Amino acid sequence: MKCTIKISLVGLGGCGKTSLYSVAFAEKTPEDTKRLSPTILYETRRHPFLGLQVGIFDFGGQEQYRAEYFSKPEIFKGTDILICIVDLHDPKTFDQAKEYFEGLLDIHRKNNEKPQIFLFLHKYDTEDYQKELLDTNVKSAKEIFLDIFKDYNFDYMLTSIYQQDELAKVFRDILISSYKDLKKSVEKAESQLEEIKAKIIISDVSGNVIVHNVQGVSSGLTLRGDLRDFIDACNTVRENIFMSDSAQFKGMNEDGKEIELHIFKYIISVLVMKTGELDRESQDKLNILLKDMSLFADLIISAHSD
Ligand SMILES: Nc1nc2c(ncn2[C@@H]2O[C@H](COP(=O)(O)OP(=O)(O)OP(=O)(O)O)[C@@H](O)[C@H]2O)c(=O)[nH]1
Ligand SMILES: [Mg+2]
Repeated sequence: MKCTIKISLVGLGGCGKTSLYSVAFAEKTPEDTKRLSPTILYETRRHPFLGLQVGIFDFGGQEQYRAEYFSKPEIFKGTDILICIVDLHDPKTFDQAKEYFEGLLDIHRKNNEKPQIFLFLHKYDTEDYQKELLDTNVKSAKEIFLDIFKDYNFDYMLTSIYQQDELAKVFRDILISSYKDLKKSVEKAESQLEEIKAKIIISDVSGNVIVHNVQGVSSGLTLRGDLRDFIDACNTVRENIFMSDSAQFKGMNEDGKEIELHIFKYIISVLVMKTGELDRESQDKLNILLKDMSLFADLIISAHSD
């Protein structure tokens, strides 16, 4: 498989593209996005995720920029995932958005490319908006948009930057779908975590949270800074001092607080935080989880070498 992924975010001006990026990938709060200015032309950012180099292209949606894209269709070349964004708070723009998306599909057809497509019915929240109108708009958006992508590998979702954890999962699942079979492992880990009486965070070594059972440890996909620094430091020790693919680290204080870090195949990290010994059942389940994550890391590595 290829290890770089190009994600293009498209939609009319003000629909929320830069906000989506900022909240999901760049540790911004929903409030922060109220100060964003319109994007000039397009901006690209890199984000490593599970060993993939993800390039996120945020295509400013104001009219003059849209016109420019149609005169330079090659800027969309190489798009693996096209995310079309609709502003549910602005139903009068639906027709124009549809026209834009159809134009973009034309461009991709001419480029001989068939990206995977996700439609975000976005701003699915009642921040400065009435609930009744929102439901009406969802209904009419579905009628207008769902059939234009029928020739594509396509899915749609209701999204909002005010549901930051949900949004992080949406992007996580989109990125994980680049790997065959990984989704099942993630779902399994998710249910295992519920049954273990310890705080557990599974992330990649760059600090993208994949699954966790602790509130407030991430902002969008990104793990809290102090824990990220810890993983980073341990990862450096693994690489430079242990010189091995996998390693374990442990720390504790006199009150019985413990933190344990497992790094698997220089890619996955499992952080376990607990006070005192785990009960037997939890410990057994944790051991199974660790085995599974070791396999998970193997799957990723073998996908990369294909
Ligand atoms: N209620 C609500 N507002 C949002 C959401 N996402 C973005 N916004 C607001 O929408 C406004 C425009 O957001 P931007 O992210 O700048 O829009 P954009 O699509 O990047 O616009 P261009 O760069 O001009 O194409 C900001 O005031 C955001 O706070 C959302 O999920 N819900
Ligand atoms: Mg923008």
